[in-house]
Amino acid sequence: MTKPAKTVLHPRPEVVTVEGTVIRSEAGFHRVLIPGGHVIVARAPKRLLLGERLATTAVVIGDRVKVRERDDGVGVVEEILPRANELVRGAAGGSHYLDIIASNLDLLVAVHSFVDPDLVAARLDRFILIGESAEIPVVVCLNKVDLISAPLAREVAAPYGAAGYETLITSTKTGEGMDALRSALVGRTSVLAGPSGVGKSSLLNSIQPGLRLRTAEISESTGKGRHTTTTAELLELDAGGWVADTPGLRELAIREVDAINLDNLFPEFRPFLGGCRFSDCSHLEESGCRITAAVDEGKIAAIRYDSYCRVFQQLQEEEDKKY
Ligand SMILES: Nc1nc2c(ncn2[C@@H]2O[C@H](COP(=O)(O)OP(=O)(O)O)[C@@H](O)[C@H]2O)c(=O)[nH]1
Ligand SMILES: [Mg+2]
Ligand SMILES: [Zn+2]
Repeated sequence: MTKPAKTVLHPRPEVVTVEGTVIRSEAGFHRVLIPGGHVIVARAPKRLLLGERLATTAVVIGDRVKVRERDDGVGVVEEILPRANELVRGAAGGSHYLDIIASNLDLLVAVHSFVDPDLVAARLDRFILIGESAEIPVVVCLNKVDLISAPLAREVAAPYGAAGYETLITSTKTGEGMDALRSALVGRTSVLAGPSGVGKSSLLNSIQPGLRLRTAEISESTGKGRHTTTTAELLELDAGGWVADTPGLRELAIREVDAINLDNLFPEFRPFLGGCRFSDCSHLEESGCRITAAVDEGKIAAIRYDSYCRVFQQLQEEEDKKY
C-alpha cells in the first residue's frame, strides 16, 4: 500500500464513528480503509466486540471494523463486525491455540509447482483443506508448466478439476494461465497459499510487476525480521482486488477439523457420504464403504483418496495427543 494515511476532518461533532476495512496491521496500529478511499490509523483496545460477543481476539487484516475518530487523528477500533471466515495459523507442538491472521477472504489460491519442487498431492491437498476448513472458496493453481509436457500437465491436473475446483495451469516464464489467474483475483480479497519455492511471489509479480511483497529474501537475509514478522497487509491490485501478504502463511493450519469430519472437506466425496454400511465409517478399512468403492469405480481419484487417508491419520494422531 502506498496510500498515505489520511484523516478525514469533520467540522462537528468531534467524535464520529465510521466503518471500514483493515488493510494493514503493524505493531498495534491498524490502517483502516474507509469509504471515499481514505485511510485512517487506529489502535484497538485489548478486548473489543466481535459481533455479539466480547472477544480477546486481535484485529486482523480483512476485518470490517467500526472506528471512532478522535480529534487527534488517531482512531479507536470499537467493534469488529462478524467475520465471514478466518485464516488461522497453528501453533507448533500440537497446541490448541490458534492464531488468526486474516479474515473475510473471498478466495484461497492453493499453489503448487508441477516440478521443482515436485508436486506432492498430499502437500497441495493440505493447503486446499486449509481453505475448505475455513470455508474460503478454493482455486487450484499448478505452476511451472513450462517444465513438463502439456499432456502430462493435464493428467496431473485432472483430479482437481474432477473434484470441482477451478484449476489453473500456469507458467511465469511463458505467461500461460496468467490471464486466468488475474481474472480469478480481480475484485476479490485473496490469499495465495502453498509451499515455498512453488512460485507464489513470481505469480503475483507477473500479474502486477512492482506489487510490494514481503519476500523470504528480505526477512531472512537482513536478519532483522522485526518489521516483517509483525506486519500483515492487503496489497491492492491495479485491476481491482486485494491480495493478503502475511508472515504467518507458511504455518497455516487446518482448522478445528476432527478426523471423522474430514471427508466433508473433499467435495468429490460428498455425493457418496451416507452410503457406507457404518454411519461412522472412516473410509479407511471398513467393509461396505461407499468411498473406497467409488475409488475402485474410478469416480474418486486415487491420489485424492490417498491424501484423505494421510491427513486422516495425521489428524487422528493430533487428537490422540490431546487426550
Ligand atoms: N521454470 C519456472 N520457474 C518458476 C516459475 N515460477 C517461478 N519460478 C521459479 O521458482 C523459484 C521460486 O519462486 P518464488 O516465486 O520465489 O516462489 P514462492 O516461494 O512460492 O514465492 C524462483 O527461482 C522462480 O524463478 C515458472 O512458472 N516456471
Ligand atoms: Mg515467495
Ligand atoms: Zn466409508
